[in-house]
Amino acid sequence: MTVINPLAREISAKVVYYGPGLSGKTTTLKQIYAAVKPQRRGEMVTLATEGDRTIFFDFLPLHVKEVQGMGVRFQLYTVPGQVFYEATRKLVLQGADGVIFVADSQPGAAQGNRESLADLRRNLDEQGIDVARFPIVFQWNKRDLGNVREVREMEEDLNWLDAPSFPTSATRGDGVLPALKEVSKLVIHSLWDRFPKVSTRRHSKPLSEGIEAEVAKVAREVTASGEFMVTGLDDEAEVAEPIVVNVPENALSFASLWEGEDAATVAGVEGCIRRGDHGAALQLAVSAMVELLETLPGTGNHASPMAKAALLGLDGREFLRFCRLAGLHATAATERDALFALYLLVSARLKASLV
Ligand SMILES: Nc1nc2c(ncn2[C@@H]2O[C@H](COP(=O)(O)OP(=O)(O)O)[C@@H](O)[C@H]2O)c(=O)[nH]1
Ligand SMILES: [Mg+2]
Repeated sequence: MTVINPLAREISAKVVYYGPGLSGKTTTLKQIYAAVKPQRRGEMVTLATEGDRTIFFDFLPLHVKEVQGMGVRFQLYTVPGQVFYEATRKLVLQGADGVIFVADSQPGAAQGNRESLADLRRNLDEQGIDVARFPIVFQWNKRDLGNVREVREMEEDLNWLDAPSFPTSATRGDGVLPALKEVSKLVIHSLWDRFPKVSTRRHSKPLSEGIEAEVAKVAREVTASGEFMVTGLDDEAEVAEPIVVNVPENALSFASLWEGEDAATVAGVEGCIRRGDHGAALQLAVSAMVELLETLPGTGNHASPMAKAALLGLDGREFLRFCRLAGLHATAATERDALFALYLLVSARLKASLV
């Protein structure tokens, strides 16, 4: 659902890596981070405890392609797999355009895979998503280990849809890019399905449809060309360590305005600012704002983000500034830009909670 991001004139799709704890989701994202050219990716942000486990999510923005002057961007997220982070998983899954389910191939993990998949199906169902038509891809991970289950057995066990699947080793990086390519393709296809008609209509159309027609054109072109992620990949990438944002327990934080895990994004933006990663803070804030406007109740699907921002009561000039910042390259963002984005995000969330 997070398809068009007119704040930055781009198509923005959200892909979520789902699966049980320790199946290899964070490792997968780190490999993708390492394999993509720096100019094609934003900062990878991990919201973790001191102990290194993901407590909220990992976030990696990728700039995939530019078609007809319109950017195509993917926001990759992981969820925390541990059973008790149910609320965070729901939150991260909200607005997802596609899912990669990372299953652990070890025999002892069979039950954990099943439970996590059931949890995914339940959460998608709750969001009113028809799983049978939803872009989903499986990674059979940890294939490098000696004692693993047969792929065929895992297919029978988990892949009830006969969805595309890939044997992977996240630690070695094997198979993770093909899996991402496949889900990108499915996401773009589903995008095209959603805007099939606007592109062929020639008559003058309401302003809000202009951008949808463009999206349809882009989707058609990307789909036709088949190759998708290829432009962003780097064969000789240096392995850079992602940013780990630790969430201090007693620090002053706007995140405290919300209940526990609902505060994740705001805590993430603050954490990036605290570390001096202003570009990452800005990207996270923009992605959270887009999602907030997309999911604003009572406005229907066709109100533009601008209209929604106005309805919400955001100041017009401030929102325009936010939109301008959304188009900034990550390295150009200053601390003031990041703080301003945080301010407007907090303000928007407070206003949205009144709706
Ligand atoms: N041998 C092997 N170990 C892996 C693989 N993927 C992840 N791991 C290890 O499994 C543990 C959990 O991985 P992590 O990515 O943090 O799992 P997450 O909880 O799903 O994010 C780490 O020790 C990883 O090094 C893999 O493909 N092969
Ligand atoms: Mg993790």
